Amino acid sequence: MAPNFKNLIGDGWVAPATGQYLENRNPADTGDLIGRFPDSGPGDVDRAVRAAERAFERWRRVPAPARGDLLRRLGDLLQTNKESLADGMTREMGKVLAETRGDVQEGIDTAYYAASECRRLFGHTVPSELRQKWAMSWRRPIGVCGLITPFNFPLAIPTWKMFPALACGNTVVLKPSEDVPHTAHRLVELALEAGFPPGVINLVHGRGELAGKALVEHPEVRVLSFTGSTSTGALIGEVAGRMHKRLSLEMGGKNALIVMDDADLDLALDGVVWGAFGTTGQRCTATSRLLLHRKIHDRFLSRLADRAGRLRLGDGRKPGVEVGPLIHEEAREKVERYVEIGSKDGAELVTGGRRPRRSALSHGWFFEPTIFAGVKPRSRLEQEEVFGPVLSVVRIGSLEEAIRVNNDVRYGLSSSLYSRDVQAAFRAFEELDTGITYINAPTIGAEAHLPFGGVKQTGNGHREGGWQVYEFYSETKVGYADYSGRLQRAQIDNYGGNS
Ligand code: UN1
Repeated sequence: MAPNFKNLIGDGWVAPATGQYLENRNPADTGDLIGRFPDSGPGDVDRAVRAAERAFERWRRVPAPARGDLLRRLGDLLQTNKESLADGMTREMGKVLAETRGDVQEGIDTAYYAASECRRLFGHTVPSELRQKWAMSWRRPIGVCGLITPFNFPLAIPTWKMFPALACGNTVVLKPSEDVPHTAHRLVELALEAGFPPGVINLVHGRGELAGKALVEHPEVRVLSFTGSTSTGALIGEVAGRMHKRLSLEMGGKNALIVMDDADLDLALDGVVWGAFGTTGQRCTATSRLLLHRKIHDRFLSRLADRAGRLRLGDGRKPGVEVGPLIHEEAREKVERYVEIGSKDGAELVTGGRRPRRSALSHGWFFEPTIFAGVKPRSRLEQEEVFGPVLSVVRIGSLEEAIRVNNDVRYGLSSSLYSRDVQAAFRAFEELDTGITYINAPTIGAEAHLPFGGVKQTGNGHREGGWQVYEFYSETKVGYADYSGRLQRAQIDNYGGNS
């Protein structure tokens, strides 16, 4: 029988006060029940936040390099358990094993980066304008961080938020997506094994509208980090604004990949297939628009349709499978709605567009890799995030036009240009209005040690990953020490009062 899982609050595993649970099922085989996870309410969230608040008083005083030692140990444990974590992740989320291994690897990379950052966490020492006076700045922890994470990177995204928050001396309450609670459970189990003190990491399962909302609205949660839809991000932003909370949002994308007529077409083909249909299109970085130069348009499209039509769908834990299922039935219905919208808007369905017919796939939320050609700029299919295996092809006549089409959406996460022209490449870096631009590589595949995030309605100005996120999770404090033994007035007694 599938077990009932618990929340991690303070020093122990606790059943939800609501007494309610949510089922977690394998999206490739819905008869496979992984477990029941708490459908927590505000009372559960409050307990977790209180535990995190108490733990903060001790944790913030632990020297950062010692905090780093625990993060390194957790990185080692993720490494040791990589295969079983990946296997469990594919079972609960559906993407193929090669991808879930990559997801775990991103968590390992983030752990080691955070561990080493604990020996930097630089402040500044700068010359004072006055004699015999020091001026410097350093980082201080902020408090309890509420972290709300999506289903598509069940391990990597929680680690992107949790590890820098912990490195900076904060404590955390994680509310993972109710679609992937088991990976989060395993992550915090390993954190306990690594030796994190009780209350430093708390885990509360449940739905966004109940547990997530309670976390966002809790007055003692000082910092919020959310990855998910732009509409939910707007709701969280309103609360954070009203309550003066620090907030990082990482939201939607409508990423375009441009193929110019001078591109290496074989390379571009591999890039599009991976960018559009990897993770079944369920990445905020997914390639969802393909801007094809008219000179290579027909040739490229027919080769692409052929490749997409031959992708092997199935259970991501089986060898040879290339594309897993969608996360649940609502996701599949959303994809179907966009197929209808595309057809109504006059786009041409080139391949896919329906549920697969094979009976072996009838127990999961599968959908065929889908390509629409002749998609009009500014049509709904071209503008809105689908979060599924649907690629919209737009014909373009020049780089200028491609840049214009790329930029004419409300999102700005990732973009890509395939070309052999170095001038075009640098113009793309400069002009494509996104947080990340790839040259001769698809729109997915950001690395953990560089800042990750987007412009416009993809984000709110913050970045995850790399060095930049450490600013987000810490408060800058400035100290002045005057050892002159006399009153020195800044701006007035400068240069010894001689000027
Ligand atoms: C996401 O889709 O939310 O760059 C994150 C990538 C991954 C992260 C994606 N490393 O595609």
